[in-house]
Amino acid sequence: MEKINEELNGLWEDAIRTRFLEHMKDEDPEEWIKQNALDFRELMSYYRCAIMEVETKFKVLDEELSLKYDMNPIESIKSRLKSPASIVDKMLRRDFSFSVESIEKNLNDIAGVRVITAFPSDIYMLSEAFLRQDDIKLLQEKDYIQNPKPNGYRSLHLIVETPIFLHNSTKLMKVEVQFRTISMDWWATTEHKIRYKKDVEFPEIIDRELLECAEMAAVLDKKMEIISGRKPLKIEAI
Ligand code: 0O2
Repeated sequence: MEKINEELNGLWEDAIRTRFLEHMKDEDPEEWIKQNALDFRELMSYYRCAIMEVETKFKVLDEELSLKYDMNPIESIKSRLKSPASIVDKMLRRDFSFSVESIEKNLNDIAGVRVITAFPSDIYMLSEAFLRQDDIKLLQEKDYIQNPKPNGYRSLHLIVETPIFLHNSTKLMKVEVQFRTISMDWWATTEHKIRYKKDVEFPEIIDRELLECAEMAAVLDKKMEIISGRKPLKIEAI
């Protein structure tokens, strides 16, 4: 664990050094690191705790639904802490002042939890059950399933606030929760890989083909749900 932390600390210090040099020539990155190192590490640690809290909530829901209704709506959970380089880039891209307080105030997606389901209806059932929990506060919802992005991207995104319970205090932390079916996740992961290939020939043809794949995946999702014959669980029944 110590080694991982050391590597992570090295990574963000590198990110700050290189990004500052690229974007903020007037400031001294070494001075910033000296003054903010501890606060930045502490903030990242709180986000890691928030990820654990939210992951546990979904594991508990899956366990309970498995016991009571013989269903395991969650196929997998993938969590990630936004990388130091992405944090620095996003702050600079959006022109936010660069301080630890500003990172916490302005970025909603440092802690990310992705919940993958087999069927689309499970997404809404799980998000409803999650949002009914007393200590979860919904800050923002973007439903890219009802309203897919023009490129075909589908997912339900929630920004929530969750408490983390420290030894002598409680802190509220923001977490981005993305819900996707297996096929939405497969499409998004593959699209991300293709989009970040710099040498793609005929990008507009690729965009059209990717949109077509997203629409095919959505049809398959619906068809698989019908074939399964399962009735979506109404939240009142829980
Ligand atoms: P990563 O690697 O996941 O960190 P906001 O955060 O609300 O200020 P933003 O970032 O536009 O504004 O939010 P939005 O639209 O909710 O999307 C954020 C995340 O959704 C992205 O995070 C991706 O994970 C995913 N996403 C959104 N659109 C697409 C898309 O077209 N294709 C794919 N593959 N993923 C998408 P990051 O920060 O880009 O990346």
